[in-house]
Amino acid sequence: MLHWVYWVVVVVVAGVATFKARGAQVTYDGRSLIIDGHRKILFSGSIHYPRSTPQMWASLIAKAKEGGVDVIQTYVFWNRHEPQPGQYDFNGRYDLAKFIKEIQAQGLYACLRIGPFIESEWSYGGLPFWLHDVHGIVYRTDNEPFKFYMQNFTTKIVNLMKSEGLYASQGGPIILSQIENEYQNIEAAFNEKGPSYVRWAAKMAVELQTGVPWVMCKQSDAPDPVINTCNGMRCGQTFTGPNSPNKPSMWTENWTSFYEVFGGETYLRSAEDIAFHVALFIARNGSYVNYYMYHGGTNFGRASSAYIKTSYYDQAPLDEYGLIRQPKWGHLKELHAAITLCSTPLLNGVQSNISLGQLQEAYVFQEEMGGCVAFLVNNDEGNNSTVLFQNVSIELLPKSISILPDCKNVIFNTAKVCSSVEIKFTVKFICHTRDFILKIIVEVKGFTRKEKKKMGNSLEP
Ligand SMILES: *[C@@H]1O[C@H](CO)[C@@H](O)[C@H](O)[C@H]1NC(C)=O
Ligand SMILES: *[C@@H]1O[C@H](CO)[C@@H](O)[C@H](O)[C@H]1NC(C)=O
Ligand SMILES: *[C@@H]1O[C@H](CO)[C@@H](O)[C@H](O)[C@H]1NC(C)=O
Ligand SMILES: *[C@@H]1O[C@H](CO)[C@@H](O)[C@H](O)[C@H]1NC(C)=O
Ligand SMILES: *[C@@H]1O[C@H](CO)[C@@H](O)[C@H](O)[C@H]1NC(C)=O
Ligand SMILES: *[C@@H]1O[C@H](CO)[C@@H](O)[C@H](O)[C@H]1NC(C)=O
Ligand SMILES: CC(=O)N[C@H]1CO[C@H](CO)[C@@H](O)[C@@H]1O
Repeated sequence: MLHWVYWVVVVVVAGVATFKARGAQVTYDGRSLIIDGHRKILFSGSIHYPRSTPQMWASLIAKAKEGGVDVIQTYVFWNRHEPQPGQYDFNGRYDLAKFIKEIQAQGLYACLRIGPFIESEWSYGGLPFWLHDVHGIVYRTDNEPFKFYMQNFTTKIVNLMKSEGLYASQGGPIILSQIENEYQNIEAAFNEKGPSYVRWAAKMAVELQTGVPWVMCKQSDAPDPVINTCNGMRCGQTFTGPNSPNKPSMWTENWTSFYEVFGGETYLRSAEDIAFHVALFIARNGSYVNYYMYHGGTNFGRASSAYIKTSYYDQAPLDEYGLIRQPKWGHLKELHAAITLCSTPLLNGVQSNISLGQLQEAYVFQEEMGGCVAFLVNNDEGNNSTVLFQNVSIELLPKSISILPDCKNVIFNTAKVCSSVEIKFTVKFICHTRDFILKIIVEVKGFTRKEKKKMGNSLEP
């Protein structure tokens, strides 16, 4: 009984929660980021400010927020901001501070991936062309000229953000920053200078005193206190985890699709497949998932790297023009709502996994106070599977994860896209939650003290 009332309260609270970060302290533990003393499960979406126009920013961010996104993640584009050494450009599509302020105005958080090498299918990976004329420079290694310019630009950006009061520690929306980018892919090529560069980059970043944590993606040896995070399509299966029990499990790039090259096939990744892997990551202790991209946008002019199409990640939840792409946008919105509903037991419960069959398993988060959440996974790609979970028989669709916010009732299944393109989202959401909400009403009603007494009386001989 208490249990059901509790869920009703969670629904209401989740509905009115806002993401204001007034002078918030951002830390972390082995479970999640901690903002103002509260652990958080966060959904994040990548939107790159130079890949749309300032006129589009407000509406893109609003649609991301409506889709259940809590954080907007962006790279910083060095070669646009410093076209000549010491000459800076932060105007128009390059107005980073304005973009971050728009995120703040809509009550969302921001993750700033400074790099400053960013890859991002961007010309020269974001490095300015003039850099290669610097005498004795070797990129992205323990090389004094490179480190000088890297530190110079990183400091410029951090100081700019600080001067505008944009870090969460100052009351701004930025809760995370990234230094370098997928460096481990090339680290070995630099022999012993690779690891020493990683240590230098982490130390340099941390000494900038942003007041919020730093991450390094795909960098399993990220030095403390920098958090190593996962990039990929299936981080629930591939991520070996943070490199310290005191760091949370975070996914900085979950590819919603893939970039395309001229002459290449259009890459399609289904809403069901994305939802499956996000749910699995959360079930396996993940607490931060970023969609790369949530809105890809346009590679204007000669911004993109060789062969990359003008249209960037058009198959994302918001298409190139910022229009909602269904069923991806709606299906992920429902997934976010289902997981948000479970966030208290997820963040405070003890996780265990139980085998339910050869290809079926359950991940259960159990709170001392009775809260319980289950993720039932069917890894069988071809067949439905009927499993017995806590004495209840439940049918699982092929290659799917069912979410049970009370360990009894399924409110979401990753393979069940409960929508058609024409139906509006509100209707679709009801279609997933209808049974659950009805149950709440029935259960709460069935257990009121008066009725209980009545029931008790009628049962008496
Ligand atoms: C960055 O380098 C420029 C010269 O290119 C210099 O004027 C500026 O002071 C340097 N800034 C930092 C923070 O080192
Ligand atoms: C998740 O965290 C729990 C501790 O609450 C730990 O026992 C378990 O092994 C972790 N599971 C995975 C898949 O990392
Ligand atoms: C639980 O998860 C661990 C780690 O993935 C795995 O080694 C173990 O076999 C799982 N146990 C069951 C009962 O599925
Ligand atoms: C699963 O389905 C395949 C056909 O898709 C069938 O060949 C196989 O026998 C089924 N397996 C089980 C365990 O029912
Ligand atoms: C799985 O079950 C659903 C509904 O119960 C049904 O529509 C579907 O055809 C089944 N799929 C397979 C592969 O048996
Ligand atoms: C599960 O069902 C069995 C037999 O139907 C019963 O003996 C057992 O107590 C039940 N367990 C729970 C946890 O309800
Ligand atoms: C298209 C692509 O590069 N996919 C990669 C996504 O990430 C997984 C694991 O990190 C790789 O195995 C895939 O090749």
